[in-house]
Amino acid sequence: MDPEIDFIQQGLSHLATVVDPDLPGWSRVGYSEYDVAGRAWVATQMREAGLRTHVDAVGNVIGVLEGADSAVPAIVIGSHTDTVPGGGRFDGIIGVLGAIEVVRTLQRAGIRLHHQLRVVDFANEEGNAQGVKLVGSRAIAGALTPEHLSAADDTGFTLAELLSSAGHAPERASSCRWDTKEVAAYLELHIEQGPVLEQEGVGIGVVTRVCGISTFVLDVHGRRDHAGTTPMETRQDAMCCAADAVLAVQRIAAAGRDTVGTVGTVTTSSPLTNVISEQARVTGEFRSPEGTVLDALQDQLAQEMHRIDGRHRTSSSLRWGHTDLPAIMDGDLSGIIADAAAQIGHDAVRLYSGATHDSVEMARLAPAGMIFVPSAGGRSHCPEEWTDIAHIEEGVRVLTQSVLNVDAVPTRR
Ligand code: HGY
Ligand code: MN
Ligand code: MN
Repeated sequence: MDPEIDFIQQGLSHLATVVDPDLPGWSRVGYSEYDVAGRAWVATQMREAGLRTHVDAVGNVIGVLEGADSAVPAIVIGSHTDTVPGGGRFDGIIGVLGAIEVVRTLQRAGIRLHHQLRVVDFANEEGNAQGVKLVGSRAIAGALTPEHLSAADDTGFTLAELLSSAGHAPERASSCRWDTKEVAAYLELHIEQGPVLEQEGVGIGVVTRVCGISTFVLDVHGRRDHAGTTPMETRQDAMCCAADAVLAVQRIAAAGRDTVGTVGTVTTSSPLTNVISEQARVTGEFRSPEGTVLDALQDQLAQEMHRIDGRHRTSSSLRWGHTDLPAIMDGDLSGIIADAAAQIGHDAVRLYSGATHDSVEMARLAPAGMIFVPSAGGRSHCPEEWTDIAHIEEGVRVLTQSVLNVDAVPTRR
């Protein structure tokens, strides 16, 4: 049962045209007009593949193919088609197109699964200016809270308003929730976005766990003074404190094992060269595959900020956003994926994911498993993101075989 790789190739080419021309790379930011248009096209592909398709209250595009046994829960496959600004053409997208191609392959072969098969293009996996990632899968997992919906960007525009602006109904977000009894297993095909598979020369990765993320906002308070007359040794320069904080994030993360730390923005309320900044804000995140390590990273940055404030005679407040704990992929399901790869002649290696995915939220509902395919140069979230179509084809084959193998297992739910 060969997937029709032309369908994937044409889908990648089409979605690469549904992007914001004013942004670099291939940008289809969640809830933008380009995202809305891209999802409308995905819904059409789902319908043409024979899926009964609807869009839920937060924008998840959900296609359903009934199984032979209505008493057993669904196998769910999917990913996301929104991108980061300046992103690439493969992140999430190959998982949605691959999932639709699984359905098309089963239809061509005249195979009817026991389980219902659901295909999802999750809404706004990449997050937004309000700081909330995995919006659609959080809603399906029943974890999109009123606090998430009332989160606001620097202009006060809330996530609820962003959803409404795209024609969705945030007030009905709770209606998106699925019951755990509805789902037998969740499988996601995704690009690795890192260097491991390419370095190992292996085409298939089986994900063991997905990193946890802790995001922070650091507000620094200094003293506004004249830039020309204030001696260096008496300044309370919020921007210099913020600069040391950025390097502290890098230093702390670099010192850990499998830990990463990244700063997104450094802003000041007085962007002038003749005024010493009295206020600065730093936003960033830490990631680790271990939840306890995330806690330790938070403590280390708090201690560092105490020292840095002393050096600059500033005072800082460090606010931690929502911490997404690491998600462990299901061992049995990962075994089924690895066996499926072997069954069709592909080697597979086990690895953790430094990127987060909708599987983190779906793992709240059911056993979740992920299939990785190589990223050229280990690069992603950039226009240079690239995965060979041959690798994508391998990934779709393994996804298809994994679905068949899960379907053959009497449901454990
Ligand atoms: O942030 C991430 O890791 C994902 O690509 N949204
Ligand atoms: Mn992704
Ligand atoms: Mn991404």
